[in-house]
Amino acid sequence: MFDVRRIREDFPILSRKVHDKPLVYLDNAATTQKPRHVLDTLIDYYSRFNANIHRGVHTLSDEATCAYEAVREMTARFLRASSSRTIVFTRNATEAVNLFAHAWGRVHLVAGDQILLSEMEHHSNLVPWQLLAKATGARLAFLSITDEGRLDLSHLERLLADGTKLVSLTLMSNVLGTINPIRQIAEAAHRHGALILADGAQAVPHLPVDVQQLDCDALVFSAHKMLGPTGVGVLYASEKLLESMEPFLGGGEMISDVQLTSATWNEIPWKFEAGTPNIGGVIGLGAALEYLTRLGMDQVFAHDLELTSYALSRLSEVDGLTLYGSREAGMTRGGVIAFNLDGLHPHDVGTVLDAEGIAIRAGHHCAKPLMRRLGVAATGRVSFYIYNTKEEVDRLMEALQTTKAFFNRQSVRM
Ligand code: 7TS
Repeated sequence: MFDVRRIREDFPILSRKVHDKPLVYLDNAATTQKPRHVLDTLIDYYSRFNANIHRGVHTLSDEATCAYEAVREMTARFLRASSSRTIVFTRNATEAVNLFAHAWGRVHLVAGDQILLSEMEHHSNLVPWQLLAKATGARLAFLSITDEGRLDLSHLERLLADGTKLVSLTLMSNVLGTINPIRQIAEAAHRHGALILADGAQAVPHLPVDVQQLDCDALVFSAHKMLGPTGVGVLYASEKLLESMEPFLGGGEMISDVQLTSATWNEIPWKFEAGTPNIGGVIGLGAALEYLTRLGMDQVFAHDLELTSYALSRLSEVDGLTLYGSREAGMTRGGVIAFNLDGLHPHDVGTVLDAEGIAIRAGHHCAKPLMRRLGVAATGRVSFYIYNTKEEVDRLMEALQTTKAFFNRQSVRM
């Protein structure tokens, strides 16, 4: 049973106050809070078996290595990947995209090849490709979006036929909440001989993701957006693909042998994990995966959708409030809602909400091309997770009315 009251008790931070008001945390697309199980796991690791991995002959190193590698297995199971050899640990989703762009792109792309992206991408799924295009002479092309905030697929076939070697798209937008039809696009991409990378930074924490069912060649996400610690990300890529890629970073761990002027590489996935990784963080991700698996990702998604439906219907009652993206939560729209209040800067809205104890995001959300497409410089954004409640949405609604009243008073005075 999905019992939000019980879930909330697992999150110590949720009992704190902000400006003397109970915290309402609605900035989960930026990062999520951590349950006691994750916090305890980190303390347990550092107090009982902290050691460097893969290299020690001593007990602590052996225990740390086992715990770290067990999380690779768990991550593979969580994504329904065929093998743990497909899982590379990175610092975050951003580093995972950069790793792929560098390690795959510099080997497989030549001048004139095309990389297909979209207008709704986070900068993390834009700038690495811009850098790669500059280095290789590859071209970038973009799927545009409809006024409803969905990918416009009417030119997909033409764009794929125009020399596209890689498609890299977000599975769920961090601004519009749109869940993109990656499986359908993967099928078309593969027909044209192109690969597809899915940016799962927003999707993996919120819905069941099965990389084999999606048929994506690569996928990235960050632990911190799904109850885990900061400083850990994941690149999933098929074994064949990883085998065909050059290393990203050089150093310890990623080698098989080193001469003074040359080196050979370790097996995948270790070939891509140079230097001491975030061992504690990866073990913390394991605890987060355990916690989410116990809840069930179907239930996590269902809870998101229930709150999003409720919030969308309540927000659409507010005079002068513009909502971006689809108005209907469902399989194609998850728990992220961007909005603007007429005439008010989102930062001002965010500041007044903060005074009410409510944490939202305001800004361009690292999606400046999307902001331009929407015709705005910035938006407010609320995003939900497992511990949020309808009562919190009600608190948000009251606070938005307070915000409007506050600024109306200000403008009467001026
Ligand atoms: N891709 C998407 C779709 C994201 O939403 C984010 C982070 C990233 C990639 C990068 O993740 P990172 O962990 O490497 O930083 N999105 C946000 C956000 O919307 N607000 O803060 C971070």
